[in-house]
Amino acid sequence: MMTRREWIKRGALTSCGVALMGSHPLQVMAEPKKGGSADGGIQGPGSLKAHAQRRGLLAGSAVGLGPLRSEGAYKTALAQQYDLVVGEVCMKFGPLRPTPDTFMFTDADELVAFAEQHGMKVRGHNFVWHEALPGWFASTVTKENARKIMTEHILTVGGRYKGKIQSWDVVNEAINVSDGRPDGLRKSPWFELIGPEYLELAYHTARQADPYAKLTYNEYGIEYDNEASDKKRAATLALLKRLKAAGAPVDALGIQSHIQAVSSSTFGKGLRELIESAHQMGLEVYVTELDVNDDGIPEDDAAERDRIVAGVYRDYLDTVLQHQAVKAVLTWGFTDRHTWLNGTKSHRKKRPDRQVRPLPFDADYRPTQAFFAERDAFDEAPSRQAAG
Ligand code: 9MR
Repeated sequence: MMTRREWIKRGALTSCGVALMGSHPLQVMAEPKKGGSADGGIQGPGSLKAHAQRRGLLAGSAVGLGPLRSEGAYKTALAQQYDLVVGEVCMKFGPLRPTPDTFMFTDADELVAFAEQHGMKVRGHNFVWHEALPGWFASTVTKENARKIMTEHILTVGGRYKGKIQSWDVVNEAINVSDGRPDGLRKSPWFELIGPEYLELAYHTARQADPYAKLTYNEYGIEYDNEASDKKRAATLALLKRLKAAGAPVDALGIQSHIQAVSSSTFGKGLRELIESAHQMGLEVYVTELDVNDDGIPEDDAAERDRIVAGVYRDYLDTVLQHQAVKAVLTWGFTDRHTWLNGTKSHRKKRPDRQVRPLPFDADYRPTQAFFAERDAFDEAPSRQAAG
C-alpha cells in the first residue's frame, strides 16, 4: 500500500508537464480521504468548520455583501461551511466613509448581524491601508489633521463593533521594499502624512477602541522562497519587532497567501521561519486571504486544473498548519463565481480568455478538489489551542 506522499509523487507530473510550486515542487495530487468526497458528506460534521474545529482551528472566508443579499446558495454554503467571516470590502475606510463627516455602516452591520445569527466570528478588515481610500481623502486629509482623522476613524468603527470582532487588521500592507526605505516601509498616504509612527498610533488606538479583538498586522508577498519574499519577510519581522519594542499592542500576523498554481518559486522554509519568528514574538498567525490562481496552468481541462490547484492548497496548508501558532485559515471568497481574480484581466495575464478557479467551491457552488484538500489538511494538522 502506497503512502499518501508516495501516491502524490507518482502523480507528480501533470499531463501538461508543468513544474508546480510548493516546498516539494511537484506535488500536485489532492487525494480526498475515503468517505470525504461524497457530496452528502460535506455538511454538518463533514463541513470545513467542523473539521477545523476538531484541531482548534477556525475556517473562514471573505464575504461580498452583494451575493450575500441576492444569492441563497451563497448564504447557505457560507453558513454551512464557515465559522469566521471577513468583509471583502465593507469595513474598509473608503466604503465606510462617503464624506469626511459621515459613516455608512449598512453593509458592515449586515455582515456582523449575519455572523451573529449563524454563530460565526468576524475579522475586521481593515482600519489603515493605502488602498480603498475615499475620493475626498486627497483633498481633505493633511499633515495637520491626519492623526485626528485616522484615530477618529478607528475609535468610531472599532467602537461600534467592540466585542464582536475576533481580530482586526489594524494596518494592512505597510511594507513595500521597492519604495526604497531602509526599513522597507511603504510610502503610503498615511506614512507621508503622519510619518512611520502612524503604525504605533493605529495599534494603540485600536486597543482603546476594542480591547477584545486580536490586533493583527496583515501582509502579502511573504509566502515564497525567493528574493522578493525574503526581503519582505525580513522587513515585516523588523516592523513587528519595532512595534513590540515600542509597546504597541500587536497580537497577530496575517499572512494573506495569494498563491500561484504555477510558479518558478517554491514555498516552505521561509514560511516556516516566518511563523516561528512570529510565534517567538508572542503572536498568533492567521492565513487571511488564501486563494490559488490557476491562470498559469496551460491545461484547459477544468478537472485537471482543479487537481493541480488542490495539490497546491494541500501543500501550502500542510506547511503552515504544522505550526500550532496558526489559528485560522480564511480563503478570499469561497466560490469561483465571486473571486477578485476574475474581476480584472490583470490577474489572468497568461490566459485572459479564461475564468480562474481558485477557491473551494466552483461557480455553481459545488465543492472543488480544493475543498477536500483544505478539509484533509485540517484533519492532518496537529491539534492546537483555539485562537485566544
Ligand atoms: O478583493 C478585494 C476587491 O474586491 C476590492 O476591490 C479591493 C479594494 O477594496 O480589495 C480586494 O481585497 C484585497 C484585500 O483587501 C487586501 N489584500 C489584497 C486583496 C486583493 O486585492
